[in-house]
Amino acid sequence: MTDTATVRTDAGSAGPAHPLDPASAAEYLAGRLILAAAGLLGESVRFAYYGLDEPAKDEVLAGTGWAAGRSSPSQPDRRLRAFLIDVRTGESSDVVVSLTSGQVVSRRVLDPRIDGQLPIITGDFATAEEIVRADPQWRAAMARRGLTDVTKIRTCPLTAGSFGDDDEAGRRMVRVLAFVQADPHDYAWSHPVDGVAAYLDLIERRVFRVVDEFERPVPAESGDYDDPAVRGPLRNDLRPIEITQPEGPSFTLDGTSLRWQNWSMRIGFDAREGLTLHQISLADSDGERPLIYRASVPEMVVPYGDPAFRYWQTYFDSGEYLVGKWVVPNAICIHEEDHGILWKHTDIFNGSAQSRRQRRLVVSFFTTVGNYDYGFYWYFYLDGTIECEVKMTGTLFTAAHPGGDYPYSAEVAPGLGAPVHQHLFSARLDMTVDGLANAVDEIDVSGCPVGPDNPYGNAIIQTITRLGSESTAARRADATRGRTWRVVSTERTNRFGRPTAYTLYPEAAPVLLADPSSSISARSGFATNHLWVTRYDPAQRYPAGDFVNQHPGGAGLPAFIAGDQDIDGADIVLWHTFGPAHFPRPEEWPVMPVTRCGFTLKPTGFFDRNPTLDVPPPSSHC
Ligand SMILES: [Cu+2]
Repeated sequence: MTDTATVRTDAGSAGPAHPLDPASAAEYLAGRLILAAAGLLGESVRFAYYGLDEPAKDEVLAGTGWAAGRSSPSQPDRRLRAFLIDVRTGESSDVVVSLTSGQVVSRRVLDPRIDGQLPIITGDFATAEEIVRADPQWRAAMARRGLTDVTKIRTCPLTAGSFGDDDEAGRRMVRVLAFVQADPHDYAWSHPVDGVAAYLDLIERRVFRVVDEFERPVPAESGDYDDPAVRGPLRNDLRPIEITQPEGPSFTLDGTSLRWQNWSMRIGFDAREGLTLHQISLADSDGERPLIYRASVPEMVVPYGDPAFRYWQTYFDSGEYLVGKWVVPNAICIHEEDHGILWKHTDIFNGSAQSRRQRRLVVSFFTTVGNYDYGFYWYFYLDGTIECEVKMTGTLFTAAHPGGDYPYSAEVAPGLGAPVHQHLFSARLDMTVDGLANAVDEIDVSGCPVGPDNPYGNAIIQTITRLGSESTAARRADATRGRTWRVVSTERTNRFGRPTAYTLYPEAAPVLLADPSSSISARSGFATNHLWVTRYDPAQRYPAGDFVNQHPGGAGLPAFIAGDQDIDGADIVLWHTFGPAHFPRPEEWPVMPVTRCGFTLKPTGFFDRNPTLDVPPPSSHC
């Protein structure tokens, strides 16, 4: 590379409307020119990730403040970050370019034994199928099972994890499982070929090991839910429901600036994280009140719980596969929904009978990562409530079921098993409740023993504990105590003289169930607690670390809190782990009805009273 290369581009000189706007196509091309001029884009180099390298918070706020849309002449340096992989040599690098200066700002070459590997690239899927189908040992393993036509075997390249095996050290690799697809419309997930895995070196482009542990019959029953022979005739008694907005929606979208009712925010999108929300504010009579500087779900891990042959099955859908990469154009959906009753009361004394309808703004996207489909939904309500909901659907990952009561897998069709697993999402919530100076209180609810102050034993109290430092703020939920975490302003109070606040209500599903000594526990340390609170650091973006694929572990949140910084009255980031332990049900085959998980944020003394008294009563057309 030539460190001094400078490329002048239109994209660099024009600049974005706002420093948090996603990079434009012109900007990506401009960044590509800079990389090429620096000699970093040889013929065999591929982009494993390419996105906006967001400027640090202080730079953004110095230039724009909180008011959405206000532009400033002092724009921060506009940068893009690229993960580059040379698919011929395996050399992997993390490069930042400045569109403002037209130069490469930084470049780090990864050490695969320390950093692991860059994410899976799209081409790896075709590469894997081509190479595995041609491998003699794998073909022999298939032939022993009576599968001689390899064109009818589909292969699924899966991230490999990191288990310290000598013949895997430093390799960019995937483990490849096989499924029979007898004809183009056949539903391959119905027909797993269990007991065989090809371990494939993506750089050497060869299978370096075939694991062939056991033989089980390939399940035969079709799961093609689009086939009338499988689903039966369609029901014909569902009458139409029509939802219309005759005067149009109540929100406005100006560039990336979204406004609805008292809410304002900026919308972003990233190949790795998917939807990102920025500078979420609520306006009241005091003006625009900052709430969350940045909200996203930057990581998720799906560890499988079958200890046999497929012990290595664990997918980080964000860090390894980049959830945002697998979506269609116009992927972000913004709409309003009626949400039933907001409040109602018929008063026995004054005879007043009033009701109001709740409504929410929905900002969402859906992505398909392999067998699963995930919808990420953010809901903003009239009363200041925010919800994050992940909708999980798609198809179960399947294996052959050994019969009997096999504890690690559910039989969902004859001979077809769906191994138990967890979905553990990590939401990153860069909180700014009424400003940067925030703190977090843990709040437990309990009863009190009978005593002089509680002679009848009916007392109920909250126990409020300030989480003072990063190490004390690594916490687990406790449903038996109704545990919540309250983010309070340490500078602003409400009319009662108490801090304005927002409270996080967790669902309190189990955290990571893998043994603490396991590889997956080291690699997904973030998933071992429901809550982490860190002091804001612009370099801390990903809860399992920057590089996740084949990473040996220890990166991300456990490393972020090693300095144990003070978080009381500081600029803080909340990281919340949520998601279910999933023992599949027969009703989830061959395609799963949506299952939901998520969390809720509610204003707690942020307002001085119910902020929705001014919502008009329902009229004839709503
Ligand atoms: Cu699941």
